[in-house]
Amino acid sequence: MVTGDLFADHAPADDARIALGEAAFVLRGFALADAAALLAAVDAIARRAPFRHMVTPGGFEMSVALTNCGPLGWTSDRRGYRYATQDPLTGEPWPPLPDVFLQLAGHAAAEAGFPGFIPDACLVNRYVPGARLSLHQDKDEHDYAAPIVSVSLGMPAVFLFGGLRRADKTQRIPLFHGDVVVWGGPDRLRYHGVAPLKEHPHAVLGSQRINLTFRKAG
Ligand code: MD3
Ligand code: FE
Repeated sequence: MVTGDLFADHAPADDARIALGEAAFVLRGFALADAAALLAAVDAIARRAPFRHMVTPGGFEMSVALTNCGPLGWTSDRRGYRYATQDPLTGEPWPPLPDVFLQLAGHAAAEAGFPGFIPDACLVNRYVPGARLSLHQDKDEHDYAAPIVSVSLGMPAVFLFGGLRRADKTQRIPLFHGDVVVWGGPDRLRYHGVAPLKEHPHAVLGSQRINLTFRKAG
């Protein structure tokens, strides 16, 4: 990276593929060219499956708002976490995965060494200033051999990347509008989270961050 300006609207376009682990890579700016199409698709998804604050099994309301698209969607309530074919809010199937989502996820995964990635779930997370995601593992998916691909849009965030145990020390990685991260193999079950979002309004999205996470859940 040439500069480290957290206040920039996106990372410097230096084509970098930064290794975070053995099989975890940040692809700086990989989604920049598709950002407008991705955001238009998010708007269309949210009209059918609105963003909502889910409740954890422990009874806490998540500060991040979320929705889903694809055959499976991640949900949480007092009974637990699970993937479901229908949106519990509307009783309807989740909106389909837009083509631009599938293409981008497949290309990014291939770039990081995971060819042939076809996700069946996309979580769409929306952060406003103060929203955070505490350290967790993603283990509600059946197939840990498939990678996870994440796309960051809007305000920058500090991604926390830990180890296989909750107490392991965490790296702090700033993620900007247009960045894509791919996690697989031995890094797939590492603890991770997002630090409380700071207010640095983005030119396109204002005071929000949208994160898309593509998974093979079923
Ligand atoms: C690292 N989302 O939705 S990127 C999540 O920015 C989630 O909204 C964050 O963690 C966000 O579960 C972080 C996605 C991510 C997803 C799975 C991972 C990072 C991961 C699995 C292993 C290591
Ligand atoms: Fe996660």
